[in-house]
Amino acid sequence: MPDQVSEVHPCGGSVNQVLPKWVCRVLLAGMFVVIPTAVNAASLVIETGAGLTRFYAQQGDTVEVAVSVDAEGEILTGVELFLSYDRRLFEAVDRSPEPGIQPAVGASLLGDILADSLLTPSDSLGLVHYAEASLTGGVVSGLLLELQLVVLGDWTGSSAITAFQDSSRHRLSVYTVSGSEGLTFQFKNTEPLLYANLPPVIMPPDTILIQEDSSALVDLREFASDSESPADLLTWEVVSADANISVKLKGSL
Ligand SMILES: [Ca+2]
Repeated sequence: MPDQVSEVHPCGGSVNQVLPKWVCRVLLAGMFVVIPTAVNAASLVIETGAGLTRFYAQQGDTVEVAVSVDAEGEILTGVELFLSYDRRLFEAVDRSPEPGIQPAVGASLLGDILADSLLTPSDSLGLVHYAEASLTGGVVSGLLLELQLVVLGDWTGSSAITAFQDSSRHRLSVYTVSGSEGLTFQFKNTEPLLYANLPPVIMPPDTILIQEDSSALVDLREFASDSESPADLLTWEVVSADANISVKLKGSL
C-alpha cells in the first residue's frame, strides 16, 4: 500500500464524526476505481474570489481562491479534491481554531464535510485536501469551498493552482454519483488557476509630429506601463534598425 498511513483520512478527521461508517466505506471504496469520464461529467472551476482565472499578486498579499462544482445533471453523492499549489510561493491560511491546519472553508454544497486538511508532500507541493458527501445526493451547482493563500515571494513566469491527480498515492480529485457505488469519476476540463506576471504594454500616441528637416526625441518610457514594475525598471532592447532609423537610448535602461 502507498503511504496512506501518513495521510489524513477523509473519514478519520475531526471535522465530522457523525456520518455513518458505511458512507465512508463507499467513498473510500470509490477511491480505488477511476473512470475518466462519465456520461454527463461534472465540472470543477478554480478561480479567484473575484472570478479571475489568472492573477498577479505581490509578496504579502492574500489571495482568495474559490472552487465551484457543477453536477451537470448528475446526482453527486461525494466530492474529493486535492488542490495543489507551490509552497515556495504561497502559504495556506488556517481558517479554523481546531487543532492542525484547516485551509478550506466549505460551503456544504453536498452537506457533510469529511475532510479539510493540508498535506505537504514536498518543499514545493502543498495539497489542500477537501471532501464532502451526501447520503441522498443532489444535482448541485455552486461554491464548494474557498481558501486564502498568502504570497510568500516575488515570481517571474507562471505557477498553477490546480486539481491534483496522483493515482499511485490515491490522491485523486474525483466525484461519486448515485447509482454507481464503488466508482469515482474525474471532473471534465478542469482549468488551473494561473498565478502569472502580466505583460508590459506600450501605448504610443496615434500621431508623433516631426518638424520638416528636423528630428524628434520620443521617450517610450512615457508610454510604457506594467502592473508590477515602473517603466524605468523594464528592460529595453533595440532589436532592429535600418539606415533610415536612428535610435538613441538615454536614461536608466
Ligand atoms: Ca486550525
